[in-house]
Amino acid sequence: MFKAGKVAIIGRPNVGKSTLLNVLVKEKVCIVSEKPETTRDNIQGIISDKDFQVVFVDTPGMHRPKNLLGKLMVRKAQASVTETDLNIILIDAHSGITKEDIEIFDLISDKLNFLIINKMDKIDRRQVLPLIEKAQKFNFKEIIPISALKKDGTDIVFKKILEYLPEGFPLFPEDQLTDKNERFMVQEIIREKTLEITYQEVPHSIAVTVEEMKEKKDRENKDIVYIRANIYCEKDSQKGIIIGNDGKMLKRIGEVSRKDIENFLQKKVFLDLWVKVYKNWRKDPFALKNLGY
Ligand SMILES: Nc1nc2c(ncn2[C@@H]2O[C@H](COP(=O)(O)OP(=O)(O)OP(=O)(O)O)[C@@H](O)[C@H]2O)c(=O)[nH]1
Ligand SMILES: [Mg+2]
Repeated sequence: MFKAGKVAIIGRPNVGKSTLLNVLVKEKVCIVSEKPETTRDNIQGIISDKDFQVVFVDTPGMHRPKNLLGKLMVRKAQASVTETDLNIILIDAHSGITKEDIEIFDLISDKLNFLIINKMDKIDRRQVLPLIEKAQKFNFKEIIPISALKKDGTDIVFKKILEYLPEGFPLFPEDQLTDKNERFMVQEIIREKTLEITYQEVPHSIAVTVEEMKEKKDRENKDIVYIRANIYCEKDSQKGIIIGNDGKMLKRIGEVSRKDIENFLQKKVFLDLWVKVYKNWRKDPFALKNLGY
């Protein structure tokens, strides 16, 4: 019997949804950062074997939106659960079950849901019992404490998911890893590195677009992929931060991004990065569309 189905991972920002998806599909599909509101799209990560295919859907963190981008993100997260076979609601063990978590529980209480308590490495084991007791008042099929970061308990999560997955046919070819294309993945890698390296108000105001991506020969006639990408921010001051003194910051962003992109494409890459200001893009429907949101 072949089992197949879709599983959305939802929860507040920064609880570890993208980290968990990457562990479950055993590949880096989604970007991760210590800054909240990193994921902006529903991103499918697919894992296939001879008798199952699970399509996980990573989603933007559910929060009270402060701008149009935030509204779109939350809308996407809410839409993700409409055609799933099972949902995982992720919470952070360290913050316990918050008011915002309960709002998310209520939103999909009519569906088949697991509660996964993540970041167990941050608390004392004994503190988890009261958390589980509190969680039992809600209608979860399974309640499982894990640490996605340490890959602790994640095998149990996968096994339980397979138990609940319906019989069915694969939705994707067996070697497909995600529903997103190479361009999207490259943009996300550059955004991840920019988030990692910049600080203050910069991270949230960043968007990345790949303007050009093509195979070329370098000076020594070796094959390379030429990629020209723009990093957008909202203010001149932010542009200054991203570029840095003598362009040092941008150079670092370029170097670490290139390494990851080469790893992902399994090809040598020439990365041509530009920083541009796009005033108030997060509030502007036209700009959002232009930037792919
Ligand atoms: N200590 C600890 N940190 C974790 C764990 N899982 C994830 N993190 C960290 O938590 C931060 C957020 O992780 P993400 O996977 O980006 O969280 P997310 O829920 O996808 O966040 P958004 O996309 O912003 O909603 C990162 O710094 C992760 O390394 C865990 O099990 N333990
Ligand atoms: Mg995420």
